[in-house]
This record gives sequence, structure tokens and C-alpha cells, in this order.
Amino acid sequence: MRHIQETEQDNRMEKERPIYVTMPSLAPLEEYTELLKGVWERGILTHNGPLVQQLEREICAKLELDNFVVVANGTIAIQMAIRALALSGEIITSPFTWVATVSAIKWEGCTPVFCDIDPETLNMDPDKIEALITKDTVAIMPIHVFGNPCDVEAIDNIAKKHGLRVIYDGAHAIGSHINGKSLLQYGDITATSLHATKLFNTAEGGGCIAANNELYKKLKRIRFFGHDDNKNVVEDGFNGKLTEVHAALGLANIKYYDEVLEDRKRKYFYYKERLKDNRKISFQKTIHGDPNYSYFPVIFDSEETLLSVEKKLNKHQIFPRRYFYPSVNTYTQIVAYQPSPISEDISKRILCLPLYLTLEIADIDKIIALLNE
Ligand code: T4K
Repeated sequence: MRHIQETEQDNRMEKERPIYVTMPSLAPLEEYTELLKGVWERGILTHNGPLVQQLEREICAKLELDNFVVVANGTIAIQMAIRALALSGEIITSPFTWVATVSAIKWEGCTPVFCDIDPETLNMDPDKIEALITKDTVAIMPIHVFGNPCDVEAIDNIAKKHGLRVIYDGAHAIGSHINGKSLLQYGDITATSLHATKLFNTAEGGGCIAANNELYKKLKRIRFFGHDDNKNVVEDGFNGKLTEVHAALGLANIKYYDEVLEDRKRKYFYYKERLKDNRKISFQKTIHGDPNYSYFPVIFDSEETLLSVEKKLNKHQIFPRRYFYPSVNTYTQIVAYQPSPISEDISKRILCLPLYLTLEIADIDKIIALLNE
């Protein structure tokens, strides 16, 4: 992976460089360009080319999945999941998410209904789901927030009891596990993201993981204009394809997947150990399964504390991010307001600190010192 250069001049430049919430994990450029040579030779740039197919096989092998339909981005992955399940009606989701969860629901003609979160796990609170079910409810769409596994068993039981479908927004969930298997294998479909800011990336990209072969095949047809193998239009599909150029980046990066995962975990606990006695800070709690530690969120005692810490870090060229602020149920430009007091409160007090492969321990020490001041 791209490690920091060691010349004196480069060191000086690194010190002056701003520290962002994240930076993409990138394989050495030569390994990427080597794969691009094949793309140039074949002249196949897209349409389920050999690298897209290879990437799908390698992701399945690495994550121990039965299937993975690579798509153009995580938002389209959610839309394709809704379309594959032919959903029309209300979808219960969480307001503590990136706006894409909700825009995908809306773009597929469904209505988002917000279920408030558990203040500790930051995931949808299963105890609050049933009260929101109406005759129009068709599905539940929980988010594994920051890769922290949802209570998949409780959600599955509620869905079965009421005849609902489950789509997980697993945009953050690559590398997380529960009951000894990948978290991506739960629900009817899980939609994930391979965006530049994610633990494993193809610059832009995403994927759908289906619970059965029928859904898997349907997702592949939807991704490609609804074509079957003979190019007959047999489905109401659209264009969800990933290019060979992006797949090449994924294939170069996947070789370093274990290194990235291990690095995140090590740095997550490095931060946590040194911040645990700070009485103004608390952490997201894991109750179910094993997270991937892809983000390092801290929850402050008040928004005032958050704003003063953010200001102080910014002064030192350190740029954490307020994921997720504001709570999506308050985006009245796109949704009718439905109160979700816990999500609204946490949204105001949560900050994701820098966490990525090339982030140096010395930078983390600096951030910790500023927070503990
Ligand atoms: N569901 C959930 C729960 C999600 O979190 C997301 C996306 C989705 C669905 C939809 O998946 P996609 O359709 O995006 O695949 C980012 C990402 O755009 C977005 O993928 C992600 N979640 C969301 C949480 O965060 P920003 O607004 O943070 O991007 P930006 O440009 O401010 O980048 C943050 C930092 O990362 C920069 O300060 C520098 C660094 N960076 C960023 C980019 C794009 C780089 O170093 N290189 C880069 O190329 O959105």
C-alpha cells in the first residue's frame, strides 16, 4: 500500500499536509497500471468484462460470500436491491445514516419511515420497529453504522412475523462479522459501497449480496438494462455497471485488504485506550458480532464541546467529519419531518476522527493530545 515516503523533503511535506478524516487505501501505482495494460490490450472497458468478473470472484473468496454483484456505487446498490424485491410502499429505516440511504428509497418510489436508534450501538433500535409497521410497510432497511453489526436476529424475527423484506445498508460493513460469518450475508439483500472513503475501494463502486440464486441472477439482469444472457429485455433494469478501469483498481487494492483491516483495528484501539479516561467522550458500543473498526467516532457530552474541539483541530489542519449530521429525518427538503430524538441528539454530538492506512501514530498522538487538553 501507499506508505509515506522517507526522504527529508517528503517528510517535511507530510508534516505540512492537512489531516483529513480519511484517505483512500491505494495499492502501488505500478500494480494498478499493470492491470490496466490488459484492459488496453483487450479494449473491453465495460459490460461485465473479465476484470469485473474476476473482482467478483476475488471478493467472494476474500469475504467468504456466495455471491457479490459489483455495481457502479453504493447508492445504486440500494436502489437495485429495492427493485429486485419489487418493493412499493413504506420502508422502515434509520435516520442516523448518510442521506443516500433515504434518497435511494425515494428514487425507487418508496416512502422512508424513520425508526430511532439505540443510543449505544447507534443502529436502528429493534424494540421500536413494530410500532411503526402499517398496512403499507413492505420492508426494513437497517444500517450497520460504522461497520457495527445490527441485531440481525431480532430484525429477522420481526420481518418474518410481519411478512416484511429486509435490505441491509451495509455501506460500511465490509470486514465485519456476526455468528462467524460475514455481516454482508444477512437480510434478503445487503447493499454495500466501494467508495474511495471506504475500507476497500474501487474509487466509485458498490455491490449487492443476495440471499439466494434467483435474486442474485435478477440483480445481474437489473444491472445490465434488464437483459438476459441473449440480450433480450426481460426485466425493468437500468445501468448499474462498474467499468474495467474501476475493477482493476479493486483487484490491485484487494491484495492489501487484510493489511488495511488490521491497521484500522490497531489504530482504533490505540485511540480508544488513550481517550478512555476523557470524561467528555463516550464511544459507540458493540453488542453483536465483530465490527471492522473502519471509522473512529467519538460522542461528546454536548454539541458545544464538539464545536470547540472541531475548531481546535481545524486550527492544526486536522479535519474530522460530523458523520452523520444532521439526522436525516430533519432534512425537510426531501422528507416530511418525523421525530427521532435519540438520532437528532447523537447527530449533534458525534465526530469521526481521522482513521486511515497512511495516518501516522504521531498524528494520532497529536489528535489525542488536543482532545485531552
Ligand atoms: N449508505 C451509507 C450508510 C453511506 O455512508 C453511504 C456513503 C452510502 C449509503 C452510499 O454509498 P456511495 O453511493 O457513496 O458508494 C463520503 C462518501 O462520498 C460516501 O460514500 C459515504 N457514504 C459518506 C459517509 O462519506 P464525504 O462527504 O465525506 O466525502 P469528502 O469528499 O468530504 O471526503 C472526506 C475526506 O476523504 C476528504 O476530506 C479527503 C478524503 N478523500 C475523499 C475523496 C472522495 C480523499 O482523500 N480522496 C477522495 O477521492 O462523503
